[in-house]
Amino acid sequence: RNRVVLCTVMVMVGTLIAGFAGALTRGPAPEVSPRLLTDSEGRTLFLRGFNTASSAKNPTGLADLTEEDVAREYSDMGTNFVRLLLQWQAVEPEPGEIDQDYLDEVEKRVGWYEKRGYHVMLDMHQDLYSTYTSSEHVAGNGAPEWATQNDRLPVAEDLDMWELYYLEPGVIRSFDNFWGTSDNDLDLMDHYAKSWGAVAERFADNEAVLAYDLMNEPWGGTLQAAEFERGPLAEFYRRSIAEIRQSDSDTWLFVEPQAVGVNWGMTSALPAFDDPRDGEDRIGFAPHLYPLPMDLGKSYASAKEEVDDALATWEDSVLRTAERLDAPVILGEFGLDATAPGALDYVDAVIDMTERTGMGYAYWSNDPGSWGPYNGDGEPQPLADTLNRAYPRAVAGEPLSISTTDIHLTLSYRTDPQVTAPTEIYLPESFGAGGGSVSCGADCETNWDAERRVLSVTQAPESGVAAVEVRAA
Ligand code: IDC
Repeated sequence: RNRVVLCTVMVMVGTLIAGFAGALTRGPAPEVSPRLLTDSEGRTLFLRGFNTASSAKNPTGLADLTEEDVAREYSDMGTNFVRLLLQWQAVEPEPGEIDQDYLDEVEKRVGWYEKRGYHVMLDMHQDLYSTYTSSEHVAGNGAPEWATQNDRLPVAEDLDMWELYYLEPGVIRSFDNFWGTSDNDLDLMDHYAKSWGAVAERFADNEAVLAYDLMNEPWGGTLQAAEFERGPLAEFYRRSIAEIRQSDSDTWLFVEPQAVGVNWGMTSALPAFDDPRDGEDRIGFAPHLYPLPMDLGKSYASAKEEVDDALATWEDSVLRTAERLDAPVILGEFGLDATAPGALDYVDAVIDMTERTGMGYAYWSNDPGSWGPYNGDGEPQPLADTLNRAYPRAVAGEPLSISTTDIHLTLSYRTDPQVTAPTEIYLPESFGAGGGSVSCGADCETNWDAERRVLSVTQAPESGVAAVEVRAA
């Protein structure tokens, strides 16, 4: 098995190098995301938040989360976004039967976020297809038992890393049966798409739900890379988009690339998708970022140069794909053991990149433990401070530049006469109880909400380019 793993890794690295060589011959990538998300007031959104949470990977499909947890997350880190994990097995526990009680529970949790001004992306999560690829239920989550057909192929029980289960025959066959690339004709994909249709029916008019993330980390089984992304994966997205748009014309639909390789910086081959809604398309791109040196166990402190190279390559690849898809970008997952050497510098580097390029992000994850902002006893870790950064939550126009430190923020944007709602800036405690001293030109009005730690800035609509500067008091 070690040899199989080694060969697979070599093939992947080979593809990666080929990808890099391709990138060199393609001319410059865009420097910022070609499109940015806006809220119902027309303001440009900067989304900062967490994946909530790995604890949802159980048959109930619900994370270990209370309303107090949400309140605490806001007061500790000022987030405005959540990638909320759902599971297909909880939505459609029996073929064709949608569990509306489950959607009630999801709606209740969405309400906790809505009350605090968050935007929500519902993520249909899966790892390794399903819990039921083996009778021992050793790993995986996502698909219902009835939709898991491993054709009696084996799955090991003792692998060191969860990702290695992706190479097990029973897991691969379960995926092939889903994508319709095996000899079986099960039409599972149609069930999944219709489950999305049911979720969309429920959340179409929910103001807090901004986006649907159609499938976490797709894996092609025996079909990989472009053949997979342009073939069954694209077909699956088209069917899901069609089902969702029957009842929901406004929620953004985020597609993910193949995870393996693209998480490291390879360029995705996903095609662009038509959106059958009236008006501008609302299709987004939600890749993940896990640099290869770190997947292989290196820390940021020990491999900074390599990881920085991987970050630059990833940024380049993702912006190219976003341009091709004409899509805004949400970095749906990045994360690491935040207690490892250099980890917090890595987090800062990734957030700087999202700020510079206009990407939203969801850190993986807020489960208590070494990767999260709270440890196993629920006490805040240094990561909580690192993530508690100043940022413009919503900008009343087109952002031109942003720069933030613990004690200083500058933001410039072109005002938009159509947008009357204020620009909103979150400022952490390091700016002082009063939110710091603000300068924003002659025609502007400001308001400080001390409880939410949000500064609102209203510019005269005809002021053209607005410049806002905040210094810690
Ligand atoms: C991880 C969890 C881990 C669990 C594993 C398998 O942290 O406890 O055993 O999933 O379910 C991803 C996945 C995300 C992973 C995360 C971290 O989308 O589900 O969570 N990760 O490994 N892709 C790359 C990393």
